Amino acid sequence: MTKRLFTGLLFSAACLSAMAQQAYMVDKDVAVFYPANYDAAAHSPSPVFVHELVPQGNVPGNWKVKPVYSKEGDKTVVTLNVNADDDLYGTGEVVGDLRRNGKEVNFWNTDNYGYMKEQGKQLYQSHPWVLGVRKDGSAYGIIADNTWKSSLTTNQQIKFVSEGPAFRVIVIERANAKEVMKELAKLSGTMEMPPLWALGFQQCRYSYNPDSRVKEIIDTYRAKNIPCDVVWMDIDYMDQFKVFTYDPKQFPDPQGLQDYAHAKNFKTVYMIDPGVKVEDGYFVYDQGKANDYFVKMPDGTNYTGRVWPGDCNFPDYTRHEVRTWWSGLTSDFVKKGVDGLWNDMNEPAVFDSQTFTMDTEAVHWGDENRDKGSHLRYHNVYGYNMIKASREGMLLAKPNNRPFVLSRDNFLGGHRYGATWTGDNMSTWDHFQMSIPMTLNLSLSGQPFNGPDMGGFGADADAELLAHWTATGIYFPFARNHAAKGTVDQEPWVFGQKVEDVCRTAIERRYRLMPYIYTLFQEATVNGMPVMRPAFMADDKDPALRGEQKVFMLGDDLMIIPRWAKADNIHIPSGDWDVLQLEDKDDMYQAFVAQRPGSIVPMGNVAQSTIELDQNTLTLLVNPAEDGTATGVLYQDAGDGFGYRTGEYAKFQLSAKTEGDNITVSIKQVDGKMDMGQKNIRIGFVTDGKITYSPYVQGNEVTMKTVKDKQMGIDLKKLKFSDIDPSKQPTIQEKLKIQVEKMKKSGQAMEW
Ligand code: MIG
Repeated sequence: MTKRLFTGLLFSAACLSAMAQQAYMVDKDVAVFYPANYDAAAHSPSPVFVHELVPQGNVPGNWKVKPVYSKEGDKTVVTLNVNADDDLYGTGEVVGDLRRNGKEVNFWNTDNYGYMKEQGKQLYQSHPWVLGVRKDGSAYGIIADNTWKSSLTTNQQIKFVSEGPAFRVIVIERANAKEVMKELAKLSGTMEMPPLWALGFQQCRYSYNPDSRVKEIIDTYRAKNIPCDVVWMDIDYMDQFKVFTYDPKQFPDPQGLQDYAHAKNFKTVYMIDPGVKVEDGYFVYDQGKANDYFVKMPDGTNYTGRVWPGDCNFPDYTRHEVRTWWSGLTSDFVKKGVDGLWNDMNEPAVFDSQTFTMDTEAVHWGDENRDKGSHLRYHNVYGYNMIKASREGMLLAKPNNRPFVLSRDNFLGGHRYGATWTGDNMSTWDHFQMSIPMTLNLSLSGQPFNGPDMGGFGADADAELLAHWTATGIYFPFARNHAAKGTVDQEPWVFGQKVEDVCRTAIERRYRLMPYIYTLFQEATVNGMPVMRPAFMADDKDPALRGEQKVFMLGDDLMIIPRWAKADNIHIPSGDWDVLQLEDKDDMYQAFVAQRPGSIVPMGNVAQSTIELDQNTLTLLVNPAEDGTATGVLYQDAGDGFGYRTGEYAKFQLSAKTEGDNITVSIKQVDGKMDMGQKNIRIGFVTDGKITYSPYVQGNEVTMKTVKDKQMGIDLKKLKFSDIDPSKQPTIQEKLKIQVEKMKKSGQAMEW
């Protein structure tokens, strides 16, 4: 049965009982609520769900969180009452605090340089989703299955107001927040395994051109022994910003450039925007015009808006033949020497428009699966449908490689097609600090693979900011340094030896932790658990952790405490966590990384790129629980390709036990048929003082003498934090003023 038929069936079921609202269970403790007169065709197919929701019985009478439908003028209103003391999270890509209580979000994806438009209430993506956590730790998730222009206010009353017809609401009830995230992933799918290289450190700038500059960046990384996996090509590689072209002078030989990068174990990612320059003779425009592939105005003409290339038309990605066309263009392009794709401006952003995007009455044609509809309905999934096509195109070109697509625009459920970054932030401490709750809330909205522009995009970065940002940012799922045109360079080496060394140490830590990080990504592909997690997930009964937004978790076993945090304004989970002494010398910038009692964290050695990682030489960091035991997991595979789908991977169980004065750690393959070869392992015994290492042993088991841990848990007062006071650093307004002056002097225009 096609999806559409199925929804039709549900629709008629809803109609049978006259005007009454219908509700069904669709999974254990998951309910769907339909409004009276539900117009399925105005909402389906849902971009959120991987399978159509199938009724499985009635909603119990004591169900707690229920939508109430009403109207405000033409608008559809849905309210849900929750407890005054519930803590709310998620709501997508948002500025402000981690706790989302008392906030307002507009679901209308917008190009928002510096997060300045609408006080940052509407950014590049929409996730009509709230995660609620009650005082007792039990939790719920609310999905508004609605792409139409809408808004959300969060309080004791959670309120969605939409400009479209009434929509269904799905409510998940679970014992805790983690279980809610897993159910969201069960309903909305998980991302597929990204290529290992995409987890490496990445360097970008607007723009590196010509290609000799790209080579210089690659060479500098290698000469300075700073690990890095990816170099990024921003719009200036194109011929007059025409998508799927190269500037013949500055980038005459893309395959040659990619070969150069590959020879040095770098990958390349190229930007593709949706806007197609209106220019007869330009092949993309000619094809789009000849086949009528562009978004229309109601009078039948193509919608035209100005972006980088000048006047542009915009592919109508609601149509499957247009997506197929775009996939073909992408595939041809990728074959020219491209490892990954970067889809920008796909809100879509339009310069000569009051609303910064298409007219709301622009028409998207739809296809056999979705009805024709206005931009009001399809705006928020413009990027979502674009990156679906991009991903397909990558697979067409390279069926044996895992696609990597980074998108600025997206929608709830779009984590299945691409990773994301949080758009045009600024090189300020405000935005640096805010990047933690932003990435956490996006992670709590089903998008595990995300992160900010490290070092900040707009305005000039400085030495202290870059050093601290890199020392914190390398624990984010997506770790890419990027800067805007007209700003100072901000590669790790530009601010002198000290900052370079700080950045190198930090980036080396990411590569050393890669076995653990890769394992977390694999977990996310299976059950949707975020890679980067809020501190409260370490103990969802501790009320002090609910608002913690400086300290965060990397998986369950590592807690990251930024060096610029202050002991008296952070909360950490209780228990015998130990700070890892990862280097001999402390530079006063590296974040404190603490390990959970009872855990084993697999760590490798430094490599300059993920290709060079030695998967078999491992340090098993052990912080035993009180009873002397510890456990952990390690996932390994080829790092690319799809062999893992047919069992070509190895999942290891790590376990430790203490007998008398000795601790024994073993590694045992428990799943997957891949033979990784012999392991060379040692124990890193973690105490609050230092890590004590055993010698390396070839095999699956290693024993050493235990070391006495002097201290129980972390005494924040004893940690040496940096002296820097983030609250005294220049604000965005101050930095912008300087930037505007600078641009005026140089005769450059500002970019927004
Ligand atoms: O109007 O391609 O967010 O990362 O460097 C700016 C140039 C367009 C916005 C992206 C940014 C990128 C820039 N783009």
